[in-house]
Amino acid sequence: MGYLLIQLIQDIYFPACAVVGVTVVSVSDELCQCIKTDPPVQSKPTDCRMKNFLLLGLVSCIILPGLVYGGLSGKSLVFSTQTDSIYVKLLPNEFSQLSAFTLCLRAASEAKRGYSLLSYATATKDNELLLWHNEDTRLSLYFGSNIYYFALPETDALLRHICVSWESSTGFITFWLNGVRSLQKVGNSGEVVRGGGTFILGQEQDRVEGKFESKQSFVGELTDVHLWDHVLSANDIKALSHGCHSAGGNIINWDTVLYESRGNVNVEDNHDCSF
Ligand SMILES: [Ca+2]
Repeated sequence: MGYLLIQLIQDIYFPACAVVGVTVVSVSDELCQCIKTDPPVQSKPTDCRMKNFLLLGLVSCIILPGLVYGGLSGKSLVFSTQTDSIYVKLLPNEFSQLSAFTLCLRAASEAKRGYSLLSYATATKDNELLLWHNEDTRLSLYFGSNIYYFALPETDALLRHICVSWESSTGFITFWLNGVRSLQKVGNSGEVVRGGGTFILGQEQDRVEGKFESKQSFVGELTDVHLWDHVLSANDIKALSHGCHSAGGNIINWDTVLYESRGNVNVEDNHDCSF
């Protein structure tokens, strides 16, 4: 019955909504969900966001594993247990390659072991980009075949705003913690970050979307993940670290990004921008 209702709604309002194998049922600024169908229902190219408001009274948020959702404004992902199966895959705006980037997120974890904060794997490099918390509390940027360590204060239960930026022309790699800049290191100059890979939160990839280890999983709260294809200014990063009213990333924008979840990922309101 539910399926038929969804089909009916789609046929009426979204005769053309589909991402390969996945059919959007409802997408709004706040409520977004897609229902995977097998076999995929008819897919016709159009803007899935059309007429979203018409569905709000009919379909409420359905959080189902493996489906595509959209937009995490005001939301946090809460990973409460150490597993090798629970994660969120972010679906970024497509890019062929990056010759610079700024990656920002907010995170809190009481784990003292090593774990992934964000894992980006491509077919050729499982650590194309990996933001990694070391058991000695350092943060590392794994970048292709290289690792850059930064000694930073110990992570704890308090959410902290972490950014890392890099640009190919100079090779400068810079961390920012709560709006305060680290020293700069130099690496991967002249190289690029390859596109076409997979962004995973909650697990560390040793191949694209696979070979996870529970002891490397993230346990804690993650939010406000953004990725830009350029280096943000110091003022921009300081403003971002204060939160709530800054522009999002042009490759990954937490407020609008499409994502898939695997396992019981808790998506919770964080009310961090409620005044
Ligand atoms: Ca890896």
